[in-house]
Amino acid sequence: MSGDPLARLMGVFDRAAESAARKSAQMIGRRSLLSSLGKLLVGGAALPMLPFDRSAHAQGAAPAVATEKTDTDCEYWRYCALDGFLCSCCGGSLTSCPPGTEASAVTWVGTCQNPKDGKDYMVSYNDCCGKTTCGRCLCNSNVRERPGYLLGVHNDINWCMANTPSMYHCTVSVIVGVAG
Ligand code: ABN
Repeated sequence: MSGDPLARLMGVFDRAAESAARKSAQMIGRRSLLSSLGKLLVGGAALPMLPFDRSAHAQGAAPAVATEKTDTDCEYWRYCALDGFLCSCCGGSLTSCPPGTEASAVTWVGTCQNPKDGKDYMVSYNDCCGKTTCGRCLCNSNVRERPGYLLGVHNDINWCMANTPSMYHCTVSVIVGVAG
């Protein structure tokens, strides 16, 4: 070792600076590693909690089913020329008047296609007559319906006018023929 006091002092400073630099490098390296690991852990745990748009999966899981029309739907095929209340919603059925009412003496007819067999059917629409009107399931379809001067194919008339009682209640749809 040199006997020069200045050189010895410089050596002390050198070693102190070197030791501080080593410690600092070790600390910074460890801290940044810990910090990265922490971020990974927290991020990994929180990821499944994020709100993802899963609507595509929902649609895939439950494909839209085309609902078949029934005798309480205005779109049911037999009602293609019916203007009035459905007896199926009024205590009657597709072909029978509700209790306490009676079928009109005169009717109008329509021709409706059954989607199941593709055939055209002649449908007789009979108004059911009673003391009150039903008020449920009002439908108004007019396939091949004609103005009032062609009475037999006109649906916008109270066909109970010839009955007693003459109050219109609802309408039934009876198949009377098939085309072809
Ligand atoms: N044919 C059904 C109806 C009854 C009363 C008024 C209009 C239509």
